[in-house]
Amino acid sequence: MTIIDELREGVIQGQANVALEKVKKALEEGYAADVILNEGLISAMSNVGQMYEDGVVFVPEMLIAARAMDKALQILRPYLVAQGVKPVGKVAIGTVKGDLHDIGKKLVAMMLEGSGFEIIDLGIDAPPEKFVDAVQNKGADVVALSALLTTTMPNMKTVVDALKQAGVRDKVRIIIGGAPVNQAYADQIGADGYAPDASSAVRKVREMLGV
Ligand code: B1M
Repeated sequence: MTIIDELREGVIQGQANVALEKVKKALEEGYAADVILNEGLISAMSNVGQMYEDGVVFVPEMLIAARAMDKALQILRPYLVAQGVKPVGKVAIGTVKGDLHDIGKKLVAMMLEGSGFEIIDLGIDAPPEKFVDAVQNKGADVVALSALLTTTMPNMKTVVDALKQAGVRDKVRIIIGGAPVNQAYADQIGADGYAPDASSAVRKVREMLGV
């Protein structure tokens, strides 16, 4: 078993301290940061995503694995920057205005980050202007909207409309998710796609950007 295999296993098992230690060891052994990212962290998270889709693990295990990945990534990030590794795309993600539910959005953000995307986290209760700003001024390729309440899901359409009004709708792909929404709603409000969970959100965003 190589140190990369051990790192992958640590993340899958959600052992943040093991993941941290293995990333440090892999760097000491001379592995390039992008190899550690792709063959260790990203590979582990796509494994976890698949296990979730297969019903082998559930949300808590996925969250714990994502946290382990996140901790390991904090060590790795400066090495990735130094190596000039470019993110595969930039995603601005937020829970829409009026909605304070954070957990699902965070999980989607972590899984995307674990898959090589740069994340602009706009937080919860995010007004449409924040999404417009992320596209206009921060180079977001994708706008990712989360809503958990039937009363806040209409605010997803408000974001789509605000992007149109700002003249940037064509520059960006829009994905929506959260318990009360579905593909039909995505079609209805003019979003580009819907994903039911974090792991399919990663697949959908990859598909949208062709990466
Ligand atoms: Co609230 N809440 N809550 N809540 N809460 C729900 C959503 C509710 C279904 C509970 C219920 O009544 N059975 C209900 C909504 C009913 C409805 O609208 N039809 C509800 C309500 C009513 C409320 C309040 C109005 C309660 C009140 O004050 N009277 C209030 C609203 C506050 C507000 O937002 N303005 C409220 C408050 C809260 C807490 C603050 C107490 C807390 C949130 C804490 C936090 O997030 N930091 C909370 C919680 C925890 C829940 C439940 C219990 C759990 C939500 C959660 O975190 N799930 C929830 C009931 C439930 O879902 N069983 C409930 C785990 C998470 C991993 O799943 O968020 O679904 P989820 O995310 C999934 C997918 O949906 C998807 O991927 C994620 C991972 O698989 N996904 C995306 C999510 N976003 C995505 C984006 C994507 C793609 C996929 O692409 C962009």
